[in-house]
Amino acid sequence: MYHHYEFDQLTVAAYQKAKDGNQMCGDSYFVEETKDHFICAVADGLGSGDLARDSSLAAINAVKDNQEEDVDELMKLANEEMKGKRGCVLSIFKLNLQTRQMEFSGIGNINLIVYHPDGRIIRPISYSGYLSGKLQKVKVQNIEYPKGSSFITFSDGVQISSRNHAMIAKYDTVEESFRHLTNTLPPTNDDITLLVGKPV
Ligand SMILES: [Mn+2]
Repeated sequence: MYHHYEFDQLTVAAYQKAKDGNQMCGDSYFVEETKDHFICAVADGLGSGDLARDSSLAAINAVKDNQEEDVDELMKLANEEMKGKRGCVLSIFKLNLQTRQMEFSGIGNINLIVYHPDGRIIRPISYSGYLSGKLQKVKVQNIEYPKGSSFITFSDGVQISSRNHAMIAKYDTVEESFRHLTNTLPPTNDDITLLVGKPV
């Protein structure tokens, strides 16, 4: 499943695929731009199929419904949704479109890579573990995201070499980057979520 989002400041291409043999992808994501911010969240539910999706979707809906909150608060709200569910890993990043500062928080294996226009590459660290509904320490990192920056974010079903994801910065459009990245994906036995964001 492929989606293209054309916002005022960012363009995003998103690709999702369920693990072979499953109808439902256990990963969920959310992406949105408002007047003030750009926000993106990716969750990978524990296990696969319906139960995995149930967890990842609950976390993502908590982010979606409360996107005006800080990233720290969004992680806590998503964690609370995991009570009685399997749990999920989650990363959230929110860019203030005025200050160009991005807040990032991640628990578990969702990758974010930010490419600055000057060639700098930033890979914020996700903390190990997963959201289970139990009290969870949340850390938020602040990342500069100057105009002209790009990003990719992906769940652990996506295996891309650093040489390949570095190509993202070289392509002008999200379509070209995306075509390159999806063509290089090796076969995997996991759900796949991959998002590429570029300036408009
Ligand atoms: Mn996975």
